[in-house]
Amino acid sequence: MEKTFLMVKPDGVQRGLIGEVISRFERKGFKLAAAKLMVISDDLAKKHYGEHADKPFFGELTDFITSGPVFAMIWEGEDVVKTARHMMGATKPSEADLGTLRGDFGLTVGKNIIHGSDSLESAEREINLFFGEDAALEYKKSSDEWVY
Ligand code: IDP
Repeated sequence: MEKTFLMVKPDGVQRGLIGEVISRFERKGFKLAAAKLMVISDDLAKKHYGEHADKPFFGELTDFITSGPVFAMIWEGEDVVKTARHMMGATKPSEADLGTLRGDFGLTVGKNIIHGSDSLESAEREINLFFGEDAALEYKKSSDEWVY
């Protein structure tokens, strides 16, 4: 089954939104496969956001993501990568639809609550970066047969 990497950013953790994020993905029908509260090292932040290394906001981005605990998760389900991106909303909260996490809770692009992998390739890379291989728990949920 498809997997994605999601992370409640330091602003989301400080604002008490971990439960809201988990609740939305649970209610959608996705399955939580791994989760941990952690502080990201400078090295991990630079690897994770490597594609933005030449952007003017790179320093601000890595400073912010390492500034406090994040809640890292692996979620599983049909089309979870694409659907999670829809549930997060556009990168800029001002462009994110209401009903999405960023649209409902964010105001600025820097503090936009949540990170989610943008492709299957990124999901695999980010899961390995944050959790290593084989970290996702395989288990059956009794609700699976009502979701699929
Ligand atoms: P995404 O998080 O929606 O995938 P990306 O373009 O990959 O968006 O950017 C990564 C993160 O960098 C964004 O979530 C946002 O917090 C931050 N970011 C993007 N553009 C800017 C900017 O212009 N100023 C400050 N931060 C930015």
